[in-house]
Amino acid sequence: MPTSRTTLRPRLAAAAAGVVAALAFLAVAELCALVLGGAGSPLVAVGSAVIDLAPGGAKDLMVALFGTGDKVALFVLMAVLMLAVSAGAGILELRRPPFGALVFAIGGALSLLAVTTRSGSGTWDGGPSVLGVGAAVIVVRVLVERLRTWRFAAATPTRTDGPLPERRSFLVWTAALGVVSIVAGAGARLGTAGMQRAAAARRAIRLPAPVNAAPAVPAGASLDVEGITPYVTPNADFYRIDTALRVPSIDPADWSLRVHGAVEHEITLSWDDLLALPLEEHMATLSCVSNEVGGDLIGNALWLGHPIRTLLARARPTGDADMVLSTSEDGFTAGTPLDVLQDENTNALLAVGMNGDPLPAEHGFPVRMVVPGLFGYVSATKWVVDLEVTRFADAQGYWTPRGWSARGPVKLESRIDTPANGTTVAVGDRVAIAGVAWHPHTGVKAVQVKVGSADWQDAELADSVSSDTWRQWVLRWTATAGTHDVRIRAVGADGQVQTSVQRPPAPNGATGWDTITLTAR
Ligand SMILES: Nc1nc2c(c(=O)[nH]1)N[C@H]1C(S)=C(S)[C@@H](COP(=O)(O)O)O[C@H]1N2
Ligand SMILES: [Mo]
Repeated sequence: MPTSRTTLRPRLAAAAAGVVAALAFLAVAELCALVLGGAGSPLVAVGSAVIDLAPGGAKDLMVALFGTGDKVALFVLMAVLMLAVSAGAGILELRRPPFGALVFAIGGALSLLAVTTRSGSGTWDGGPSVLGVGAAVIVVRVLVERLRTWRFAAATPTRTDGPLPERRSFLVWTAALGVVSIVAGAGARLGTAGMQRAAAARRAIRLPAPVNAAPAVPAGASLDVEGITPYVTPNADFYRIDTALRVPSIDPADWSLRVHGAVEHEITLSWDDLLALPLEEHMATLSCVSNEVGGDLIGNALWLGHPIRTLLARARPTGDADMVLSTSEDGFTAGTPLDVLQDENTNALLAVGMNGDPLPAEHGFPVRMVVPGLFGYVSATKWVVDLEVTRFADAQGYWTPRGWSARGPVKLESRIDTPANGTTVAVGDRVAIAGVAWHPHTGVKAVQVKVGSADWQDAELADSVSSDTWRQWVLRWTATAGTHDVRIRAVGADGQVQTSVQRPPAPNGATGWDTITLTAR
């Protein structure tokens, strides 16, 4: 009878299962909160709720006992309480299933209540609590089931000699889930804290004034047409494309940029160094090589930054270097022609501001590149931390080995914003057919519209602000009976006419005329 197996302590094992379930709750909830941008962490919400609900006397006592450490003490108290309750729930699940799991469900409901009643809570903030409690219930049920199997095996007389795989299975699962939960939960918590630190730093930033304050956008840059894309894209509406599963969160205090490679002088810039340099403002239209004809992966913003050419002039590229490989904090790379970056007439910026604000986190905070005339994938590295002067023969940007061209100048393109494809109007209506056209760094001098089999007509153009930005256009058309294909083409400032040849985005940008169908009856 007295073998090691019969001395197992089922209560202790069940308590351990309960504690691991609680750790799984925290880990899943914190991971989920991290994905949601830091919102909905049960730890924070429950702590705040406890503080709010605690009677004044209890608060005074905490402060008297722990002074300014009162918040830490609160978290420790909460943790001890949570461990005790979850250990108890584990034991309860062993003796009277599913009441142990029910304890977790109640805990999850309380957490959900705390999270969703916080001021300013959003729709998704309950997610971490719900997923977390789901994980806890599964973990406690699975582990306790294993524990039961092990006890049953241990109590079977014919099986009392030799190692019990059931025992091993329980211990391994409990230990593994515990360790994974602690590592994942702590990692997620640190990630969220880092994100919030970077966000706080961003809010505190006052960007210096540019040395060349950009003139206000002239009224003539915007046509009075309903449904047309605004000339300046608000930051919140700006398209976002990147390979980052999670937006990097960088505290500017920790940021630096290294300029190195084929240069005479290596440079390392800190955030303060960069802000102390003369900053310029330039309007530029940024677009993605993946944009289909008629697509919306394009935006126009006022960028504030330091000219990259000035930095390069200080670094002094050597030999036959012809490319700058920029690398982001999360390892994305872009290969940009060195001559474009050095060109006096190309306002390639190491940008810190977008439409008057520090860069939004998802658009590269604290620092990104913007190069008018080049697609984003070869030039617009967000969260940039490294510039290596090198050669196209020696280095490749992220997308080049994945089927995209090493060089990516933006093509002459145009888009119909309104009316929507398939719209039906009344015969005789005045219909504003309108949109935007662009050929960054070259400019657009005309947009032409062809309705059905009629001749090409010149659209009215909004004022050009800079050759680096798109231009609005409109054709006011009097609807004639029938169903008409409406196609458009732009003419570049250099006289080039937009090609009708239809090409897909890969390898270097889609081409073809944007076309819609309009019916009038
Ligand atoms: N770090 C990083 N920078 C990046 C990318 C990326 O995946 N990672 N994508 C590039 C691409 S393909 C484009 S089109 C632009 C998009 O910039 P936006 O998201 O600010 O519009 O960023 C570029 N910079
Ligand atoms: Mo892109």
